Amino acid sequence: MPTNLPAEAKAKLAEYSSARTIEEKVAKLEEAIGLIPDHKGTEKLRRQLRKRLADLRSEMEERRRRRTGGKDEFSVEKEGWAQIAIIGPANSGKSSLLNVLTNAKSPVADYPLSTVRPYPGMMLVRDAEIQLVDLPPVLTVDLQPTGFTSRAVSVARNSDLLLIVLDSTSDPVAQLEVIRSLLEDHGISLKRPSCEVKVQRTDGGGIRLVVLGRLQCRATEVIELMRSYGYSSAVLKVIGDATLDEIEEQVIVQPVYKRSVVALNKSDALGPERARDVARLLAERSGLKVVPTSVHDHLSIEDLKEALFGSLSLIRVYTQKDGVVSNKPLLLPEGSTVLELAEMIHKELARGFRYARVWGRSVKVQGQRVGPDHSLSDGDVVEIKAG
Ligand SMILES: Nc1nc2c(ncn2[C@@H]2O[C@H](COP(=O)(O)OP(=O)(O)O)[C@@H](O)[C@H]2O)c(=O)[nH]1
Ligand SMILES: [Mg+2]
Repeated sequence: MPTNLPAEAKAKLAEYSSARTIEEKVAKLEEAIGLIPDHKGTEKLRRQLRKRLADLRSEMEERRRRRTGGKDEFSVEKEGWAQIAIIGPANSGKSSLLNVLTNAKSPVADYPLSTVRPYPGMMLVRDAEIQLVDLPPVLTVDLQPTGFTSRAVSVARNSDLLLIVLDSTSDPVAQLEVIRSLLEDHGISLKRPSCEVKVQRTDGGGIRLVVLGRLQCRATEVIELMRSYGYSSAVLKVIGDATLDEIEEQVIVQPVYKRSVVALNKSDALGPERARDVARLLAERSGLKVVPTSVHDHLSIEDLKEALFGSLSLIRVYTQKDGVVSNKPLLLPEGSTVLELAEMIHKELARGFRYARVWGRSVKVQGQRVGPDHSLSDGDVVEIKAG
């Protein structure tokens, strides 16, 4: 992250970061890019900002189309408990995987660029419906961007989890590296950030720093950094461990972290042992969960389903009413409480909450009576008493 930007570029970037509408963001970002000098030290930042601008522009166009009642071929309505975006290079088997994971019939072909629009399907895993969205390739077979890259990345950005599909028969290590850096350029990080930074402009009071974690620099340096970006009054919240460079990146590029699972597909072509070795190598290098898959191997598809479900960090809770347990679960984020469950069912139920009885792993005694703050576990059965 270059720190030596001219003051006017920094000020414009700050205006872009705090812009509220997409139109304003586009305008400010265009101006900011024009103010950043063209040299080696600013290369990465300029690339990231140009990609961000392209993404914002295509999002703006899509919104406009929607507003004017036109058909937006690239928007996918969320259905089910979560949405997983399938991304990868051309011909890696994205559509084939969608079809075996769900009831969808996305066109499969042995030539690249056979998928030209998003294609949704519903995956049933552990009684829960999870939506998968097959996307046109973000890279060609030669790992170059395609005409779909920006729009596919936009869908990925709005999803809950990424399924990255690699073709194990043609240098999967390079594929993953190019995808990682492509996503980074588009402001999506596959690595959980060591810190989270939130900036809120205020009407006065100077720059206030709230640190929930550890700063790897002096507080005065952070305040100086914010001033150099033209902030005079703001609350800056830093959560986790943060260096000055990381704070600057978060303030300007605002990368979003996306959880992901990697499918090392066509593993039948490698054979089980080699596939396992390559998967291990990929996992070590990337820090991501990697599952060898083949559309011809049912067990590997089950493994992938489990990995996807696990990475969503959701728990299934079954409600009970008058002694009858529902046959379909409700899904909640891990760590959710009984009160949050009640809120999900109905606001009235949460308002009148008295107590709940719980059966399952979150209680010591089955049928135990619990209060609103009790944390639930996967598979729990809950009967809420309200009145
Ligand atoms: N051997 C093998 N071939 C596969 C597998 N998955 C997909 N394919 C083939 O790879 C080609 C591209 O598949 P497709 O699903 O259209 O890829 P996409 O472009 O990523 O959507 C087709 O010829 C598929 O039959 C797999 O697991 N093993
Ligand atoms: Mg396809």
